[in-house]
Amino acid sequence: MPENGGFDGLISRVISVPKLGVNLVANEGTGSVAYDAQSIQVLEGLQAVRRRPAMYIGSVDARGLHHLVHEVVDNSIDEAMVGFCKNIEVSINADGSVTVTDDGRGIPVEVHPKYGVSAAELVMSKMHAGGKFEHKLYRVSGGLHGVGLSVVNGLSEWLEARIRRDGKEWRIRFARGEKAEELREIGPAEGTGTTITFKPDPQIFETTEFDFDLLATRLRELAFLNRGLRITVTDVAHNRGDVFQYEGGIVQYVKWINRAKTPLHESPIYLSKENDGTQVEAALQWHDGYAESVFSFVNNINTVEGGTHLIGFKSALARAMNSYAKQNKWIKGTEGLEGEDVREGLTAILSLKLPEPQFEGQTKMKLGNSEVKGIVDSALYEKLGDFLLENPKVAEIVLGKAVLAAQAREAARKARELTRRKGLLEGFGLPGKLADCAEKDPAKSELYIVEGPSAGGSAKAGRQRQFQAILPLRGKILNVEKARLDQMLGNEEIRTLITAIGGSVGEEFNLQKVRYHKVITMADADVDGQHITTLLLTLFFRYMRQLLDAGYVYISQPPLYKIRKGKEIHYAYTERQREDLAKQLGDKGVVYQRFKGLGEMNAEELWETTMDPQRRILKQVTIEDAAAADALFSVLMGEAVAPRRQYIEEHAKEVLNLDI
Ligand code: 0RA
Repeated sequence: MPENGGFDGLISRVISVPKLGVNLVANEGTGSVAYDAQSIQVLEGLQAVRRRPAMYIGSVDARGLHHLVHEVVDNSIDEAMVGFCKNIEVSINADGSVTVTDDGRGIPVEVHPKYGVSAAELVMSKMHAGGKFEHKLYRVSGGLHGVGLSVVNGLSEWLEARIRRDGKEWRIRFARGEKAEELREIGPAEGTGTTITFKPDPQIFETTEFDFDLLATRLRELAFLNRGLRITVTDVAHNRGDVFQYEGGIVQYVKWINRAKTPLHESPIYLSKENDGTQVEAALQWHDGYAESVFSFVNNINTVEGGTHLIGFKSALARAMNSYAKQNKWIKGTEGLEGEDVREGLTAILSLKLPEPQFEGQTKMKLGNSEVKGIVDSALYEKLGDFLLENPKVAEIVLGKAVLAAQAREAARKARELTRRKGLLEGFGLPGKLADCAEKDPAKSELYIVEGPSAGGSAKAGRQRQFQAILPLRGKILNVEKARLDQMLGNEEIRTLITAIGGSVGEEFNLQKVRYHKVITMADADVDGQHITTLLLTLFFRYMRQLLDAGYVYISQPPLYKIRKGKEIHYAYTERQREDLAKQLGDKGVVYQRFKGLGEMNAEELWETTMDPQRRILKQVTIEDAAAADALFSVLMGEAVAPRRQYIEEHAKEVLNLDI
């Protein structure tokens, strides 16, 4: 477990919690590296990449490692986007290398007239060797994507490319970015395509172990976004695999996200229009819940910060719904449905294919092209208007929902005003249950949300009151997955939480007002504890999303065992650790104490194991894939039983592993 030093204490690097399916990534300096790939100098050598890898791939932890695979896959996706590639196979091999195979045209093997080397060698060994050999119509340059195969090559212990073209197979090999074998013909070939195998360099990466679930999540997303494309993923060592292929594209994506929700109409509404090489696609389906789940993509990149296309989408949706409602006298001339009314309980995917995207914002995941707003707005306004006219039954259902939402918005506004007047959400009335810290600087303050009054008592007694605040919870909080904002605010336990954190909720959430930059859940290491943690994460995800995006949410990990030998005391946080300690200590005079819950620990034990920044283990929660997380929270917390049962069955093994 790497140490973060000082106040930060121990943060585990990448922890994939299968029961949540949310990838927990500690992002010590890795989170939002807004590095502009364009500013990389042309033909810069690969030694620069090896010297400063984080500049190119964001980090050298698990996130950066997985980025290598995405970089390679993106090249095959580019081939698919222009219609030349139908199959992509990704394999995590037994030796720790990864192979990506596609059936595209194959990287050109001819000698480049200017550089005197083959295009294949060029794209593998030179930064931004696009130019004449550029095969991308839809440039992917958002975020950290688009840095190129050469970066992967530079950061690999070895890399091999095999190319099938004109009935022949070609091969070239590299070691740490240096050419190890010339490109040469190695035999005949059927069909065309490219196969790239690389082994990440352990001299560069902190970890070189790939996480199947992390890769599969992104590959599934790519399959949804590229209708018909078949993507297989195999983990040889763990004997796992999956095939993703969706003839319904984003329509199926929306259905998948809604699988544990109750849709109000059978099939998602599909809208699409193409103009001058710009493709606009949207799929929409309303359900009986209240959350808004709109995800937007440009050239397969998740534009998490939105942008002009999303503004156009929202505008078209509100205009089309309002004009239909007015024409059919659903609403009177003067009043209108607001954007949030028509988006209540909406799950939608907006996907654009755009030749010259301009990505902006902190993470380069916000679309900036100003002309796109109008293009999307007018295309979708027209198509949605047509749809509503042609499908009056669906129109009636979704507009009925929007009108109810508008009424509820009024009610919620009144409820909020009431609570605000009472000072409940403003901070001057901090809840009595909160044992606040002395520190006033949020960056140095921590809030522990503790399950149960007895653990709450120990936590209060054991804490460092200077910077640690304690909020004990009375049992389980309200499941916000099934509640509307006004119901939620009517719940005292939830109000207490909101007030303690200080940034309000929903549309009004303000990260600047958050009182702690570490909001830490502390629950028993059992099924009930997991449930409480998930309830809290659902609240944060649905109503305080920025808290998660800022990396302020952590899950503390209490120990499972206290192990004594004479005066020596050890704690084991996993079954594996207990086994290791057992071996190390031998069995003479070793006494094991199994903690059934936090309540069994006294103040000193709780401090030593779970609260002391020098010794505790915190998992930082970040949402790697919002659409998958959205679906998962509905699966875990929603009404539908079947998807939850299926999920638990599929993940039973991993849950067991974590739970023993
Ligand atoms: C440059 C030009 C052409 C294809 C590619 C690159 C290409 C690169 C990769 C990387 C992985 N898979 C790939 N597939 C294709 C077009 C060549 C032509 O016009 O035949």
